[in-house]
Amino acid sequence: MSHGWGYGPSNGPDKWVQDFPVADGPRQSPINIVPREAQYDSSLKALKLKYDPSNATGILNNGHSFQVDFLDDTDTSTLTGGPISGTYRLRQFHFHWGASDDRGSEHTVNDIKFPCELHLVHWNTKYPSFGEAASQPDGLAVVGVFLKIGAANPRLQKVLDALDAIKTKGKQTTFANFDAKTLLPSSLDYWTYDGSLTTPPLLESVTWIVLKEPISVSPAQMAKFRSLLFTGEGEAPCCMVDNYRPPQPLKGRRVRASFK
Ligand code: 1SD
Ligand code: ZN
Repeated sequence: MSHGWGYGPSNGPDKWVQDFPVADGPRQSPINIVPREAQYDSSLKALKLKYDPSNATGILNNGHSFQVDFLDDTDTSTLTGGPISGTYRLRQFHFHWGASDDRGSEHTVNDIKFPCELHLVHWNTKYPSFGEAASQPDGLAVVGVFLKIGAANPRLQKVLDALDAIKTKGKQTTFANFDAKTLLPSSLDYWTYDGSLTTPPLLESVTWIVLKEPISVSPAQMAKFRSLLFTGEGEAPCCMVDNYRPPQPLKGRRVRASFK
């Protein structure tokens, strides 16, 4: 992995363990979710997401995905309830997707892959910063939302329309006044388990909250994701596709469901 991690044959998920030994750790993500093996837990609370649209700041092509960033210096965009204790602040959201509609999600359900998966990344305010939270066992909470092919999703359009401005690695532009809550499905039923970041450094600090109900995306909208590049301006262009890590061993972990 001389030129850093990625998703290709020489620097992809199978190679990450060389530089990040925790890749083989006890609580790695994503996983295959088997609904009939998940345990309904009546003590799990409803998810509470309070997002302030004015906290959205910018959108960035980070060379492995694109992310929409949020101002996180106060408790104005937060996740509480669900499986977590205390208050977690929204830091950013991003997506993972495939080269074609038959793959792209990180989590799978009964081994079924979705074409895309949205991750809303939050950090526990009992720690002083995102950076410090990211290495604590209860430091992060990521809400995962599957995208499935169907009608065009008008709520995604503002995000997709920004992608032309950040085609290459390292490009960013302002992205203001966006309510991330509009990207969520109508049901907030979820599965939850203890896991990790799905990209290096693969830190085992994430309480995963994966929503059962997917949101829709059209084939043309999926094509727009694939118009981004992994590569920087002036480099030989390489389409940003298949930027997902495959499911990792459960290693005895329990997946809990908020619903029967
Ligand atoms: O892939 C993201 C990565 O871009 C970064 O956002 C990280 C948090 O610092 O989270 C991972 S992921 O586990 O949310 N896929
Ligand atoms: Zn992610």
